[in-house]
Amino acid sequence: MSQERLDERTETTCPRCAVGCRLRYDEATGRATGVEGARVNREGRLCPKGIAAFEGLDEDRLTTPLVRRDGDLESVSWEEALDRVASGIERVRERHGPDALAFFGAPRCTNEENYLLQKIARSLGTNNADNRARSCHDATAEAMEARLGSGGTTNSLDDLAEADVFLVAGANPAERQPIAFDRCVRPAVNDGAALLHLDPRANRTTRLATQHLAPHPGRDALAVALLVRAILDAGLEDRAFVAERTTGFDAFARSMERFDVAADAERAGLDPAAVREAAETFGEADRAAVVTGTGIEDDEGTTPNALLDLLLVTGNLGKRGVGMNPFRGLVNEQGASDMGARPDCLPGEAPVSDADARARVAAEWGVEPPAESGRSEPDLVREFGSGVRGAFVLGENPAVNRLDDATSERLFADLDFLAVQDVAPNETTAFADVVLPASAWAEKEGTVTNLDRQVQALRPAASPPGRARRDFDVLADLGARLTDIDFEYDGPPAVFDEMTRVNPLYAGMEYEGVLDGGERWPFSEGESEGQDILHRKRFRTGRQRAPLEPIDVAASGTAGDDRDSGDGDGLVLLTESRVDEDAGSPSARREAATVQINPADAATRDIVDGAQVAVESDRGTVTLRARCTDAVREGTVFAHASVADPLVGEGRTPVEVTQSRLRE
Ligand SMILES: Nc1nc2c(c(=O)[nH]1)N[C@H]1C(S)=C(S)[C@@H](COP(=O)(O)OP(=O)(O)OC[C@H]3O[C@@H](n4cnc5c(=O)[nH]c(N)nc54)[C@H](O)[C@@H]3O)O[C@H]1N2
Ligand SMILES: Nc1nc2c(c(=O)[nH]1)N[C@H]1C(S)=C(S)[C@@H](COP(=O)(O)OP(=O)(O)OC[C@H]3O[C@@H](n4cnc5c(=O)[nH]c(N)nc54)[C@H](O)[C@@H]3O)O[C@H]1N2
Ligand code: SF4
Ligand SMILES: [Mo]
Repeated sequence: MSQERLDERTETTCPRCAVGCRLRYDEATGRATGVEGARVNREGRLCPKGIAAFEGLDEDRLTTPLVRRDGDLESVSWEEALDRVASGIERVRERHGPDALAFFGAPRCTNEENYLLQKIARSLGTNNADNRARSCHDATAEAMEARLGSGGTTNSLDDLAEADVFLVAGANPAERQPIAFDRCVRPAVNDGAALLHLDPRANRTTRLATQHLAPHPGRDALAVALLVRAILDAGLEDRAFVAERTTGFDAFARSMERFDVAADAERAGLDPAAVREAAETFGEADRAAVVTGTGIEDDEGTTPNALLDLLLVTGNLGKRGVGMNPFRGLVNEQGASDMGARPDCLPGEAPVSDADARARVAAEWGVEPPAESGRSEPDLVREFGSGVRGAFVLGENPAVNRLDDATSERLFADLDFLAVQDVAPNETTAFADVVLPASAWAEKEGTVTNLDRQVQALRPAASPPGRARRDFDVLADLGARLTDIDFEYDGPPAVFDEMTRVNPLYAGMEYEGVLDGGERWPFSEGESEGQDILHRKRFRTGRQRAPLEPIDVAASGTAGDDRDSGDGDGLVLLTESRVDEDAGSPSARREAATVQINPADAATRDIVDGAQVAVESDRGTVTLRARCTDAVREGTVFAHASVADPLVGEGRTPVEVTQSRLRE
């Protein structure tokens, strides 16, 4: 970004991940510098991603509205572009009904922008509003909503630092959420807390681990079931908590008799003694906390549910230093869902089927949202050209997905109408009928919600380039064109106020308070009561007790399938969850060209370290250099998402790895 456009004095929130560090532009270095005294990065620290936050802001920007004519995108006036969006959406709605529309976005946009997006969708008569960052942690959030009444992290980074044990499952927070990790996990472990890492692959987080449990991919639920069984065997359950705060213990305990640590550990890929050791560490701790990531998301919620059982049995909910803490990914992943950019809920985790919640919204909007849940983003994309005829995409790139290229291209090409509002051209704009040039984070005003439910402000430190406009203003204009209801707002604070009236989690919050450092939801609980730590006396379901539920290992997708779980001769591919942000540096690119394979698996395939190998799935083949390493457990291989994407479909990907004929 050209430096003269940036204002040094403006404090804003880092856009690079969900930790929510506060920063400002530093003219002397041209980089970001942390804000001391901030809620998360108190000492003013930033990670390397955050320090580079202002870099690239000027690159490749869309600076003019574009409309497709005779196959080409042409520059037009804002009036014409917005008219075209309104008429495109209106036509689909008239011909095919509101549920033939899809609204996607936007975990990188503000709460106010997400609120407007879903308000447009719902006032047009559809709940087909979703954001794709939900795929990163939603199985976990769904399990938490069902059993605890909220998908939010149960605890705050502050009190998590008091844990005696951390169980990190399918995540790499040391690298992915570094400032959060350094704020609570690292100091606690340096002070003697235990860190159990449940992951088929060693990563940077494993370096600090006191014990690494590397299960077969897809066998996490079994691994957790065995931990619970060993805890029950050793009598380490928290009887008082079980009696006061849970239901169904007897049936649960009986159901656990199906599991046998000695007999089943190997099936999970683990050593029985290691399971017992980890169970003892977890069960004996006063405070044990779970941190989860994308690695346990592939199995319909079985692993997150098993982890909730583990926490409930050991009494690790509703106090400091404990709980179920999904460390979210994108800057406003939490907020997008909080604002109702999801098909099943209105703002504030309120199911669309809840008549009171619909009435609350109707009182504010003058229109009642539909009572039937909409469809998820992946489902909607699969219906492009059939059930879905028109789509509006705000700050997402759904054309990059896990469908094979030909299918994906056909689906996007089959839409009657596609509008994309983005800061830069991407794979999705290539299919768009209208492209609206948007503002980037450093150019906007509004609020975002971080991974521990802290609501903080974005402040504009620059203006958008060329004729690009702020996302907020564009959405308000579109709402006014598309609906009969009020979309006249005197800026983001006015939308924030309206949102707090329909969103029970944010009720009572004031924009001033957000500007003044930040506020946390559920706001009305009060700071000393239930804001930092959820479920203290009651769960968010409103009940004092949460159910213990038998762990259905068979339901965990791949558990019965030996090939998929890396038990048999086949291998299962592991990838990182993200493609772009890190692939840029030379070291990341070198890493990207390798496939990590366990030395034992390499030996049976005559593969030597450094050899060129073909990695083949049922979707395609990529050629990579083998790196033989114990960092991946037997039965699995690992490749960076940027090279592995052509191999990956839905769920886990079995692959075969063979010596490539082309030897170096
Ligand atoms: N530097 C950087 N940081 C980022 C991002 C970025 O692009 N760059 N992206 C952000 C985003 S959007 C997200 S969603 C988060 C992601 O945050 P994480 O989920 O922590 O990220 P990953 O590195 O993908 O870690 C997933 C881990 O799950 C493991 N895994 C895979 N399969 C299984 C399994 O079956 N069982 C278990 N137990 N583990 C398994 C993998 O080996 C890997 O170690 O990171 C955020 N932070
Ligand atoms: N195949 C495959 N699929 C994946 C992943 C993968 O690695 N491979 N990763 C998964 C994960 S973890 C995630 S979080 C999702 C992420 O999926 P997406 O959110 O679709 O991520 P990006 O591809 O980075 O696209 C983000 C787009 O938003 C635009 N943008 C950024 N800021 C703004 C803004 O303020 N306003 C507007 N209007 N636009 C903005 C960017 O220019 C970019 O085009 O994808 C998931 N799906
Ligand atoms: S940890 Fe996340 S929010 Fe904090 S500086 Fe790094 S990228 Fe930004
Ligand atoms: Mo993500």
